[in-house]
Amino acid sequence: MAHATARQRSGSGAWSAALLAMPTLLCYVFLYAPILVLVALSFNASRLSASWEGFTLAWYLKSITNPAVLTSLRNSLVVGAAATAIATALGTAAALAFQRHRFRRQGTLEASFALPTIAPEIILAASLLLLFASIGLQLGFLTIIFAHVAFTVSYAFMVVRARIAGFDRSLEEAAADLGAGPVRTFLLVTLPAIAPAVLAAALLVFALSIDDYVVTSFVAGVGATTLPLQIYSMVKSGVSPEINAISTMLLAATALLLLGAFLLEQGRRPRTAALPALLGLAILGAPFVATGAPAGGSPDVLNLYIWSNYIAPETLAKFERRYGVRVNVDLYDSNEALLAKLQAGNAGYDVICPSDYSVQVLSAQRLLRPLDHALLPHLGNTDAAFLDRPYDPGNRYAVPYFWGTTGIAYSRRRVPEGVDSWAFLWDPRFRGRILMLDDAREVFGAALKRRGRSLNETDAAALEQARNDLLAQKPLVRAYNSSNFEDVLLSGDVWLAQGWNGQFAKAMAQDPDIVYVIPKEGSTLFIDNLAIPVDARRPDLAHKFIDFTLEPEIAAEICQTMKYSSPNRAAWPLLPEDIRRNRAIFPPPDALTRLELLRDLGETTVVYDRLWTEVKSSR
Ligand code: N2P
Repeated sequence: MAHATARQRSGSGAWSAALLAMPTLLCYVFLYAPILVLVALSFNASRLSASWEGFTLAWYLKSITNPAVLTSLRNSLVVGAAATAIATALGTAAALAFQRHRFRRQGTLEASFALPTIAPEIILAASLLLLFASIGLQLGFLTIIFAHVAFTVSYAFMVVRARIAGFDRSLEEAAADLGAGPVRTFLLVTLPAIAPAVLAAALLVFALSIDDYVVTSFVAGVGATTLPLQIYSMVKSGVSPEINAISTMLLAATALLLLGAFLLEQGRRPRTAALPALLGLAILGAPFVATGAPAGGSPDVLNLYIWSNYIAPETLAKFERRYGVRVNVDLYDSNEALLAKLQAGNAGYDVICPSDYSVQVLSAQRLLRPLDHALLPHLGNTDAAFLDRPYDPGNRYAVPYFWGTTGIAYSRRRVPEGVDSWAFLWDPRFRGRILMLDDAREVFGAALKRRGRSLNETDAAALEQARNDLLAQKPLVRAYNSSNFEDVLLSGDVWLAQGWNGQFAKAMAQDPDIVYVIPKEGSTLFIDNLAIPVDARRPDLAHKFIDFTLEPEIAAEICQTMKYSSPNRAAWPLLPEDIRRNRAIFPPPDALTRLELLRDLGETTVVYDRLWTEVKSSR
């Protein structure tokens, strides 16, 4: 009779475990469905996803020999292992405590343990960042591990709790009766009995940690790039089949680990679950066996935080070779992302690339370090037109790196009559074929200019009008994108795109059908600068790097590879004819008179934020 009850109890334990596991599994299927498309493409010999040119494993070989990928994978494994050990131990201890003791308000207490699994990840991420900043913790490995423990411990608790619901305590009592102390009883009786549950929890925690992006992106400091962060930053500088290959490996490894966890949760024997789990771990470890471990980090590292598509790897390699250092690069696509990262504190960057108005914001908040001009002997190469601007008198904090314009690029074939006005981006004929930047100031800038207003409008009624215009435009917009907008235009998905000149100049070099214009109503002129954050760890290297970019040959190379406009007068004669004459890169003087710099709008910034959120969140 007692036997039957125990069976029933463990049966219901298995059921509730299955019930808990199923939604998790379904969520994963849903999350990974888009990547499944990539799986097929990872074997495609063609660089373009559009056409199939035969089967290849070349992208896999390329990705597992890429040092940046290897380093980030190693970081992910270190974080995953630490988070798994800590979260599983904590989760198991909590599950046992709840199983053995009746607490007051047990239900509420248990529910509060489950809460982090349903709380929005972004909120968890932001609050962890705030917590770390307020206790002055430098962002890095430690903060990622803490954060991963914080969001996985509930999963570990829930898995163990569900599995041991029917745990028969009579064995423990028997051991105690025979004279075993609590530690011995735990190690020799309890632990073996609940081992499958603990292992299932560990595998789940590891899988969650290995593939987390959102939380990690908030709390990661420089030099602690995990694999998902690496993949994202590679996507931002252009999607390549290499990314498909890495994603496929990550997907396979996570799926196998989850399968192992699932089998254990189902009550299968550990040996059955070992096969998929070990296979998953083997996939993650294989690159190291194939290529040897990556070289350990050198102590001389320059941490650079810069716009995507703003510096070529070969230029960085030149700096690394010359000074025997390593450059660590993180990318962003909006001034607001840069400001948020710096304002949170402890980001650990040595060089950043703020636009004009952001230099003003950052210097006012004392987040920039005054430059030592004696360490910048090549500063004199900069054309006087870009020096001593009101956002940074005397170039106390920043030196110009690139300048450029915001405009519209379009397909001549699709819009044969030509584009000359922002009004084209509101033309219903192009429904679903328009792309806008994912940038509040730029998108409002376009709407304001269309109505003959300034980019720096602060009048409430004019801003509400712009918001209404943007809401009316939204059904025509295919995407808001500030990273690879030129690729979307090249692929033919959109016919007209708002964007920045350099990337469009690149697209025009690939496809003569593409044209770039600065609308007649006027647009943004930007001057993007290099600057040093106040808490930079290597201001010496930072000055070396900034001065390096000011050398004529280097400045010319940067301009030629990225196709944004160079403020470096000494570099101009070194540029090939086709770059110097390219009107997308160096616009004619009459177009320049129609441009305006964005300014820091102080209090009105929050109005832009609010109105932009209204536009982005409307259906
Ligand atoms: C580079 C974007 C240009 C910066 N991806 C615009 N300020």
